[in-house]
Amino acid sequence: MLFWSALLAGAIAAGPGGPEPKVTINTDSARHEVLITAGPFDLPNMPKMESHAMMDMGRSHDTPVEHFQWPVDGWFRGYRVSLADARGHEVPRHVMHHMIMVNFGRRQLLYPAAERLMGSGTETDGEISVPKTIGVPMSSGMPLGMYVAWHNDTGRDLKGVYLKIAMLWTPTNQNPKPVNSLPIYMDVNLTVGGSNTFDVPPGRSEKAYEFTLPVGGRLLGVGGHMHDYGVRVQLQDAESGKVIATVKAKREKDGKLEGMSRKLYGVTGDGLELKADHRYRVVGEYDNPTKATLKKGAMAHMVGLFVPDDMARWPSINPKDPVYQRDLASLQMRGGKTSMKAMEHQASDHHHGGSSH
Ligand SMILES: [Cu+2]
Repeated sequence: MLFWSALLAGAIAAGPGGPEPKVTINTDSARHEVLITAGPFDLPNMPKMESHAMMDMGRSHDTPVEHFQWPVDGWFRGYRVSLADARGHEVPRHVMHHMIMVNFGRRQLLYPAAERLMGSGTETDGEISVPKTIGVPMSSGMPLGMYVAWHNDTGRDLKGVYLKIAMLWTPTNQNPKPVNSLPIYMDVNLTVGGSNTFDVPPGRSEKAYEFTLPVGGRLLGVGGHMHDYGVRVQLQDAESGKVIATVKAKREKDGKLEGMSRKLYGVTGDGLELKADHRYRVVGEYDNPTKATLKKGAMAHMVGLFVPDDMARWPSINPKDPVYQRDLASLQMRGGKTSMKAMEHQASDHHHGGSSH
């Protein structure tokens, strides 16, 4: 269900060479699917990682952002991903460690950064979709971009791999029209275009970020992301102190993270109401049983689907905003040599235990 899951983790570029991958877009108007084919990718075998998450910052290789245009008016409502090699044989899904779809045509609600339309990790399999009663509003020509982090640990080199994504959409003539539902990303420690990791001291600790929303609305559901020793991420009313939503970490005995809980407040119900110009707080709680501070070892964010009361009040992109420019610059750096140095530095102390990527 976490197709709206946003992710700001990085990975180093390995630059395997080979043919330049291309993206092609086809619209299947009968089945209401946009079919995206990207490739070919040559994926040399890499050593297995002890935890799937460590590779986020370490041994995967990133593709640069591939740009394309969304071709239809309607509502995006889900997707399927598959991988095939040059001979058309299926390739294990988990070699694609994660894939992120960026919508350069719309801003995020909290941050002056491009919308992260969807994210898919190794654990997302099969079709991920929401009911036709809701969807992310999309218009023809919207500039999208996608990037992938690969980690091939199959024991053999994979050549000419193609990634196929079928994006499900609802046409504008559906009656009644779907309710506009957009991704919302709330991080306890985000520097847009930079990092969102932070230090975790021994014992219990909290990190919080306060914000207001320019438009009110309802939260339809939430998920989250943390690393090892995470306890929970909460959304609180910063004015009354009331807890609005909680996403809990599933921990092993030693505090290592197994996963995060998810909540759906109902598509037909009212969902959780959030007010415009009211102070909210997203809080990440950690409990570190070791005696050492984990340097830059933690992340905490909540993601969800948000139904704005008035789509006209959704903040628009200001291309001159330096923060927005930093977000674009960081996306442009992906998969290049520039990102490699910065990420190698980060990789040395980033131990990843999340699963909701
Ligand atoms: Cu992370």
